[in-house]
Amino acid sequence: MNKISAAGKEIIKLVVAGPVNAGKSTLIRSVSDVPVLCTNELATDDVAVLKDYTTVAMDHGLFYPDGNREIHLYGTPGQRRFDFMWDILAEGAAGIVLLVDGSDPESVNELGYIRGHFDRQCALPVIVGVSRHDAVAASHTDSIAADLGIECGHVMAVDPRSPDDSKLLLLHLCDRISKRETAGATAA
Ligand SMILES: Nc1nc2c(ncn2[C@@H]2O[C@H](COP(=O)(O)OP(=O)(O)O)[C@@H](O)[C@H]2O)c(=O)[nH]1
Ligand SMILES: [Mg+2]
Repeated sequence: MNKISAAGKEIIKLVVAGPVNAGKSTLIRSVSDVPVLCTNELATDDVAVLKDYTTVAMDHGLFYPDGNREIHLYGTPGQRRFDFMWDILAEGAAGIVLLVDGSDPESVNELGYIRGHFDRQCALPVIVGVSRHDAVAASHTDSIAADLGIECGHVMAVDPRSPDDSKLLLLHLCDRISKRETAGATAA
């Protein structure tokens, strides 16, 4: 059961995880209704090949999809050496958005590792967003789903720079979460 805010809204905490450069920080900036907190530092290791600055602790944003819910978004650093932050940020989360750069086989491979990490720590509902889908065949989402052993319907193409795309992905995960809660309540 999610918490209720002082304003009477349901608080849904989601973690946005995935390899470096998948678009995590971009997605949170695209949807947040408040200024985003970000912890970017100059990349000094192999990440510098991909981009100048990288998330070292977390990104935080808030998205109000309607009058009843507030979605708290916590973006993780992509690098394994910061994996202690993955566990800290997943505490109390209702679900996990896994983003992957669909045009980069290394990113897809690393997503398998990251997913395994979260599966071992917490069995939460997951949705996978495949970014840079403009650069790859649409059927690629199906092969990523097969690789990860995730239902095709839970792996979606997304452009994290697009608020509409990003919101659709988040709301799809929220649907999964509420269906699971309803099923749990019925079974109890
Ligand atoms: N062309 C394109 N660029 C993207 C896409 N997703 C992310 N980017 C770009 O990739 C870069 C890295 O994104 P960032 O959010 O920092 O990735 P993070 O490391 O996962 O937080 C940024 O310049 C984004 O604008 C996409 O779907 N298409
Ligand atoms: Mg980032």
